[in-house]
Amino acid sequence: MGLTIAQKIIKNHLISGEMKVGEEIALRIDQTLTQDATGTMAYLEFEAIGIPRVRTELSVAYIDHNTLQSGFENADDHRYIQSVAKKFGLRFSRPGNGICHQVHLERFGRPGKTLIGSDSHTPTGGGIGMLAMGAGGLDVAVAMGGGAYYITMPKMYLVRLSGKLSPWVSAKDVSLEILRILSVKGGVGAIIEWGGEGIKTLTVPQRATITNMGTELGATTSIFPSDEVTREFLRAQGREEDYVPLASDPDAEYDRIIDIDLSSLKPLLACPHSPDNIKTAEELSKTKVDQVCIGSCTNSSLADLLKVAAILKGKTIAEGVSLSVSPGSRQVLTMLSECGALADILSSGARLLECACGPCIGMGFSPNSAGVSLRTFNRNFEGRSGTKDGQVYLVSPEVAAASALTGYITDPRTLGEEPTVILPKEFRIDDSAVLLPADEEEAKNLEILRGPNIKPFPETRPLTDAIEAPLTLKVGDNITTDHIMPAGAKILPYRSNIPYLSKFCFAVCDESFAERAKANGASIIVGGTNYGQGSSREHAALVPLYLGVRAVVAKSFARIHAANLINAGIIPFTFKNEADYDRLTQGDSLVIDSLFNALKTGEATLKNQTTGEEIALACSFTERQIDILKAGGLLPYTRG
Ligand code: MIC
Ligand code: SF4
Repeated sequence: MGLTIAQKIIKNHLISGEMKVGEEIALRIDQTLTQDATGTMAYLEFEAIGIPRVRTELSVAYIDHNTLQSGFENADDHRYIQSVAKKFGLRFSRPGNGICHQVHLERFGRPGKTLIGSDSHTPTGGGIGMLAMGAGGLDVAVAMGGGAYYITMPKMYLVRLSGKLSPWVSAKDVSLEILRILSVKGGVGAIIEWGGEGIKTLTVPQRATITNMGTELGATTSIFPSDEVTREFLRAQGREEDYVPLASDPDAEYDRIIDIDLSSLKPLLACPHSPDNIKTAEELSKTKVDQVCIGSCTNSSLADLLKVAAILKGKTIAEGVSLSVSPGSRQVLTMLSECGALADILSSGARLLECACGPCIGMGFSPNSAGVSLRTFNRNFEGRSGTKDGQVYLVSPEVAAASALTGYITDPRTLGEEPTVILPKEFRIDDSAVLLPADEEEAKNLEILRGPNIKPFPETRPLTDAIEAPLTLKVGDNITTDHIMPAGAKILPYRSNIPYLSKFCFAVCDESFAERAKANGASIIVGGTNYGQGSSREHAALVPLYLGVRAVVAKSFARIHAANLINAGIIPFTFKNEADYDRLTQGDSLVIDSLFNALKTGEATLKNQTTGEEIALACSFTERQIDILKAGGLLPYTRG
């Protein structure tokens, strides 16, 4: 039987396990990336593991999430990461150099390689045929030390594209269409490969937009073949030597095939508060817009911003609209300014923000109360923008620019002829903002620079045979890591300070949770389907660990979060019978005993002491995961 693209890369990197769907496999990791918001914790963990030098082919530490430096905390964290990178053998991408995924695609990603990143949108690298996955910081730390990355062998889905995008319809609309078809949990347990004749019409930035947003499907990753389009992009980035062709075998088998005719697509939007809540721009054309934000790792390439500039050229944005543009990288910004497109953007009335995540992670530019904000980003979870009642719609750069001009949600097809944008034959190469590590000899004498904001890793404890704890919080379906551990300008500076962060745990759902959990000492959380979707932030597991959460019982879990819970020594259980979810009430007193046996058999009983009822739970762990849970998490397990 032939192999899919992902299966070929997996086969080349397989350390142990069988390539059978549902089996745990261990992969050799060629490259890693971190960003600052998850990076401090990942490097503290790397230090705790005690390996003097990274053992990957390439590891890059980016600073892109929190660049505001509104106090010493942030600057200290940046300085810590910079000193760690120099000492341990990583490249350091300075603040302002751009968003990790955009810069990595431009300068470092290579077809056929494996990449894990402590950020859920690492699959952006799938746009050039990498097997690129998001992971918790601790998994990235282990991979940096030369350890394997463990995943469950995914199913393979193929999205077969035919036709060609119509004018004013772009890659973002392809992402929104697949979200409409599959929903935010439709990709869980699968790798999504993009194929068919239609892919030849898509450039690398367009492909990267699509693989980036595959994260919102819950997919393990998404990937395009590496073909002449890839070679052209790498050549323009001055690194054609990194090109290798990569395609699925003609007789490769897929678990599911979805056909999309690109020519049938229309400009789409994801409505509040979920990326799969899809409508057409046409349908919503009476909606007044307060704010438009263009940027993020989904849509901030040079091609995207040249298009925006061409739409805005010679025009002025509507009086009621505030428009921000954050280029994805210094390369993008420099090239925009050199060709004059930046002037077109600025003269329209746009506000230029730094080459960073910015508003996407609530770092400024929050909408006004109940404000309608159109964003070219990938997530519109409630409260993520920093304004609790903000109404965030996810859109393409074309819909964003058109709506900024009219002040209403606008189908850009009403603007007449679409301006054409041609990608340059050569990008401007300047890697001076990526600092190189010290050589091994020099590194030995280098000091790591720490600040007072960096607090120790939360205390772990080996597993005991029973958990007796109250149900401190019961939540519904699709709870995101933004609910569990919110980000934003007020909290993000404290990513290396778990005790401080803990005050905000679940604040979006219940402001009194943190205090209640802490007071109880031990607790159990109950959730619905797809619990922990969204970001890779391991803080959504480390903070609950700090607050005494011992187990989460849910209908189902998102992949990265389930791994993060195990890494933190918190047991993720599922209901054997989903209807039992209704038999539990917040405040119930619960017991799960005979845990050691339960981990082995995969069956546990939850006794509800308040009602006297018993509920059957399921868990399915590998020997390795059981050992991690017994040790109290991946860190004590790795240290032995
Ligand atoms: C996000 O988009 O939610 C983030 C912020 O990039 C996160 C990482 C983090 O929380 O630091 C992600 O996607 O993993
Ligand atoms: Fe940054 Fe937003 Fe991309 Fe996360 S989704 S990496 S916050 S730009």
